[in-house]
Amino acid sequence: MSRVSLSRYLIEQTRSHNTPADLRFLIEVVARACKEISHAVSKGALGGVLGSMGTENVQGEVQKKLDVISNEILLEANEWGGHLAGMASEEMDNAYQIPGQYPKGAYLLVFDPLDGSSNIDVNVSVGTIFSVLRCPDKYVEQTGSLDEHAFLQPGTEQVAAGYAIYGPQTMLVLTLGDGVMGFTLDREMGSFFLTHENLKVPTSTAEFAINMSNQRHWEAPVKRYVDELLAGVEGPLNKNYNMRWIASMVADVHRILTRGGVFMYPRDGREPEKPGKLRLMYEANPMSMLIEQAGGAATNGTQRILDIQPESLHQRVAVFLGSKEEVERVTGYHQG
Ligand code: AHM
Ligand code: MG
Repeated sequence: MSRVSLSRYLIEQTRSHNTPADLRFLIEVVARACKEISHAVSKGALGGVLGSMGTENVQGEVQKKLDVISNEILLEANEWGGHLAGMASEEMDNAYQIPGQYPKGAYLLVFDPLDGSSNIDVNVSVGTIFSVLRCPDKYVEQTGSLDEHAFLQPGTEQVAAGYAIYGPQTMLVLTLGDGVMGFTLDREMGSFFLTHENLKVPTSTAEFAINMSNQRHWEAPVKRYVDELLAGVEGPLNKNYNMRWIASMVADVHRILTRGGVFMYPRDGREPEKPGKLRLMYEANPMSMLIEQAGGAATNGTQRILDIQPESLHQRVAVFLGSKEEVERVTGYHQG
């Protein structure tokens, strides 16, 4: 049987679901950039790409060389094609303007170029997360600089979302709003092929993911929920749970899309003024769209993540996502 390449999948989507040609092109360009990032990541010390830049991003985090390289790869791949009105990234303070010599398009691309970068130097899976929004008409018409407000749309407005994971295999996991598809990179061919059709998150699970070292800083509903998970068959949930924490959201979410589970990064008492660690627009929103498209759920403890109206590009949010039963339980503890 012939294999379905990413290009063929996208062309067939264009025919069956009227996916616009420029959105198809956008996804192909992002996929190409992810191949390039995958190549850079895989070189490791041989490519001189490990270690830090000695600079900080807007969130005050030390930038790794590969954070900066990946950001550059995504910008360069996407700026000239005429499919974008602008870009925004974890690694840039402000929205990126498409240079004046290139045509502007209808979409906005938001990304975390290299998620889980604390794992790069220890050879553990990392990834790229991306979200695609339509640029509201009033901003498309503008010839001048793109206003950051164009990006501040709730996650329900995403037209596509996905991630690339750079692990034992490089995979691209994608939703165009009609299920979640997983493509594996065939390194010899240099192309992604459909290997995981219609990924589904099982409704119930016996596996959870949270950074337990923050336990003493959690709020009461999270403490209660995790205590119950840890109590196993002797507790109210009457089930033994296993725990995994990779500290790369991409890798933790990929495991959940593959075999279920619940992922949590709650707000905590270390920085009480912040609503969480993870970023809404380029981490929580795309991952929540993927998880919901796969039959799971995603909340910030009190509200569906995709319904949150963003107020700034780098806004943070608490995240509970994965198997529906567990997300509903921990959300219920916050609400009740
Ligand atoms: P990054 O985008 O700077 O890599 O940070 C996000 C990462 C997530 O991938 C992961 O879930 C989390 O930070 C891990 O945080 P911690 O080190 O506190 O466990
Ligand atoms: Mg990240």
